[in-house]
Amino acid sequence: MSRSDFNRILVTAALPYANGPVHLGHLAGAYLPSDLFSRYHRLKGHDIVFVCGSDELGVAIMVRARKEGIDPQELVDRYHPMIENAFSAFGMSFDHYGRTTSPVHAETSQEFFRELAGKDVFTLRTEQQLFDPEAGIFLADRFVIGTCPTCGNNNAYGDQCEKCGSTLSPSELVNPRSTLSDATPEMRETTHFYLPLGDFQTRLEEWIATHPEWKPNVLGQVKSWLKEGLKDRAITRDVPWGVPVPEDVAANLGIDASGKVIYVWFDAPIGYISDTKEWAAKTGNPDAWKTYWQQDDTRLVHFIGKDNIVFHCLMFPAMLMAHGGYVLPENVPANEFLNIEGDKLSTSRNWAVWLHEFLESFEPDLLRYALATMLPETKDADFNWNEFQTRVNSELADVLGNFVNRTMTFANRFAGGKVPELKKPDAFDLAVLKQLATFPERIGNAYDSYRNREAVFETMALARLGNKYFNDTEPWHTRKSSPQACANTIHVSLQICAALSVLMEPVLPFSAAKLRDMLNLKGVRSSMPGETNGIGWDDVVKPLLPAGQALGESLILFTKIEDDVIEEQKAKLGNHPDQDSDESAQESLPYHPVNETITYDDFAKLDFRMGTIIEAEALPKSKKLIRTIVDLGFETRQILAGAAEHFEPADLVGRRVAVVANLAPRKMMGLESQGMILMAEDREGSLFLMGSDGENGSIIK
Ligand code: B3M
Ligand code: ZN
Repeated sequence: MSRSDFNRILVTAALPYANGPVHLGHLAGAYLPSDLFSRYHRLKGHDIVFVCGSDELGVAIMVRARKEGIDPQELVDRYHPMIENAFSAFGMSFDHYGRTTSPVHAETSQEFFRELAGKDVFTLRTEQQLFDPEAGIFLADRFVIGTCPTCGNNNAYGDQCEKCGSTLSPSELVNPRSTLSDATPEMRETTHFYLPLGDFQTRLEEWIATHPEWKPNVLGQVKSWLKEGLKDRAITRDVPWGVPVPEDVAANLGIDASGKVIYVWFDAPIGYISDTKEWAAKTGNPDAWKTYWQQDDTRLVHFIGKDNIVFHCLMFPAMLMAHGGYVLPENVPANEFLNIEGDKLSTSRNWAVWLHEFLESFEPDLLRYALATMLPETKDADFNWNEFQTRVNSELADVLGNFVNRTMTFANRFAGGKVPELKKPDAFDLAVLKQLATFPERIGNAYDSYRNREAVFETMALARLGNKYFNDTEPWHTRKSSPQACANTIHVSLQICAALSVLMEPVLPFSAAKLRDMLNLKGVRSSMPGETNGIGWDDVVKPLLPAGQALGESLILFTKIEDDVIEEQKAKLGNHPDQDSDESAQESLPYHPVNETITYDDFAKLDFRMGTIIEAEALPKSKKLIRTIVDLGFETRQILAGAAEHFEPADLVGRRVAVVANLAPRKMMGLESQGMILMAEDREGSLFLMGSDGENGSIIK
């Protein structure tokens, strides 16, 4: 189905967990892109509904509430309004913003669950799981800590020791305890519902194959999941916070439903449906949600961050297929991650820019614009305050603001504050008007294809065109030499301003409205929900301002940001870290971007082996290299290690090491190195060997 065949659009933005405020990472992933898309389509006059809401269930909420010593309900009651207000101040134009603790949502999720159970979609599994007798809940591996049997670290997790790197299962921990209550967990038996995703593998593959146009980062992840083979996923949990498993469904299968809730990743995407229902009820047509979800001429688009891809591209579609009667997404334009000042965003280190704090210091449009130019659309991107300042000062103020300002000044001083008539335009005037008419489509196509950076760049290109035209026609000369030529320059420039006041509306909605007031341009359709009449996107191909119309009051659109204001913002980064955050409070290493993803096949080519260094000597001519002989069990190798600045050769003898055994031999300082010894580098640049037990020659995998 081509995009023009759809008759309505349903846009969803990932439901943020209501366990903290939103920050720039959230905005760059799902929210700004979905808002740009929705505002553009409203101006196009398309039938569109844009829903979102707070994700208020699930273990993340419970854990956070426990840490704060409050009820989960109290926690979400605090953060839900805070998130909703910040979104609204930022200009998020949702048709509805709901919450997953609403009764409509509980009912919708239960109905969905019941329908799938009725169709025999689920399987059941009984298993032993660790249970926290004090908190009264079953524990996921991450919620069990204890002493690592390998290195003695007291805070090893149930799935891994982060100190020595060994993979663990909770039962291997010495003195296991629950992170929730410190109690010693016990094994208990429990039965869970599973969604057998494998049963949907072929249908999902066939469906994904119809979308070769999806973003490569999204398709890459999806295909690698499919290649691995989809596994059953437990979709119920034994925790006291969530949508209860419907009792009738459980009873039919002979299971006790008490204490069982639906897994948050099963109910949360259903939240999109609940939100649409609540929206429909608000409009007075409660069945309207069905048109958007169940008629296949709906274009459904899920905006998300990259960590949510599998749920939106495989799990939720499988649920929708299983249910039947629902549309599947036309696209899932997930963004990559946004770093801050070159470093990975971290809420525990307060290495984040919080939306509500940003809005205390700046107008929302500045962030909308700057962030739109830096969106991580194809790869991780970086937000830094200096670039923010440059975008605002050299683009918004110097290009867009300046163009509007000089046009208004000339119109007020030399055209009596009115739109002058265009008389005998010369070829240049006409060429510029003709070029102007191409912008709605150029910008629009980019928005429609989820290329927001390009859309915003094209918008600014129109302002640049305006400035160039103004410069080249030199109205400060023609006002004396040829008053009509000057009037024509003002006329054409005002038409460009008017066009901008519509075309910049998706990214700069507040400034666009201000600009329309300055131009006294009435009747433009808002890009907020509800308005469908008036001047819209496609009307911009024609001049919008009639000659003779009086202009409004001239205002400054954008003020430049001083250096000290930027320094103040930078100083906030990394300060007052939030010790209670979900992430470990420990200062983590500086973040180095992770290399390009490799496939399992790439990995399988590498042959890592355990070995023991049996000889080591310094090389007199080299400051860096140590010559070692490593016993790999089946043979010994000469390996040159770049470790002389970190180890005495004698200290290396007898050390257990991991070796890349199939690296092509290389000559260094006239000696052949037959492999590589793996080492880790810490923040001070010191090197550590990666040793462990295991016979020499053991394959590491
Ligand atoms: N709340 C996870 C997240 O915020 C989750 C998204 C739900 S979308 C249905 O990353
Ligand atoms: Zn350990």
